Amino acid sequence: MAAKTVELARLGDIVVEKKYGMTYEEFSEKHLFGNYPVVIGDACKDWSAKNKFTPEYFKTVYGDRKIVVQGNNYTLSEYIDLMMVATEDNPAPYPCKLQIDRDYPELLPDVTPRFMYALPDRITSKLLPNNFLGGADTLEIFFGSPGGQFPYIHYDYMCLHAYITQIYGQKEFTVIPPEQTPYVYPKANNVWVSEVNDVRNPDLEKYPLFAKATPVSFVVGPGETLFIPCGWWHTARSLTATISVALDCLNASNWKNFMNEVDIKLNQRRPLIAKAAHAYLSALGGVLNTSEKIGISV
Ligand SMILES: O=C(O)CCC(=O)C(=O)O
Ligand SMILES: [Fe+2]
Repeated sequence: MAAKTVELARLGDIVVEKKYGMTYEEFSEKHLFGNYPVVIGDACKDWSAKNKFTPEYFKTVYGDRKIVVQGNNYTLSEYIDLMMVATEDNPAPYPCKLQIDRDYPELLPDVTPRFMYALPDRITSKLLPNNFLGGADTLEIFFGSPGGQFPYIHYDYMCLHAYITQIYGQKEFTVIPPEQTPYVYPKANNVWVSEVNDVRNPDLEKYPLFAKATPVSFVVGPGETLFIPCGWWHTARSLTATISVALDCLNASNWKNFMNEVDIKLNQRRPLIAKAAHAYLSALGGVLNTSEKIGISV
């Protein structure tokens, strides 16, 4: 049992809890392999980002970096000014994302160590060709303003697990379980994106089955990490100015789901390659299971 557990939201069968002092065993059984979301109250306790990543810090150190948000060009300084004065009724465009690995590698130590709950991770395995990840960005910083809402309901690309750590300000998340996929209207050629784009004000005439879905909302605050397991539909909305760090994870617990996404993607265009890829990933899954058991990274 986690040392301390707080209930954040309950709707029907769905209960979202915040846990402190959770053992890896509990996380693995109930959440990672149980495929069930949880807010981890203390996953990032060793990150220097916790105190360092403030709007002032990014404005001072990276203010002149050029960014693009929803098709508009800004400097980071301009965006941060906007995000600090924006209101719920007049939000700054969202999401504003920085890719740590590619553009801000010097910030990696601030989000290190990778917390144990997001291990083992196969995304960086030398045996997994990058193409299989379909260009997914797997370590990003998000900036947002009050009212800034993620533009669509989705599950994470390629069925990766997501860990979103709130560093600054408060964000409301809404999750919908994978079993409710029939009510969510996945896009025909982007099965991980819902056609229903506003979870708070869905167009029920156009999407009547969505009325049967039970979206559950709760707030995540500074120092807290939301684990969104693969296949769970979700979206987010900032309640204040926010800075979050999002990372993805792939391991034995979502390997089958990941393979299924690769199948869907390749079968649409290249069925023969899809077969070969399936065979390769099947074998690789076995190799990685073994290497993780004996603690060797390949
Ligand atoms: O923090 C957010 O706005 C949600 C981000 C998200 O779900 C994603 O990038 O996949
Ligand atoms: Fe996501």
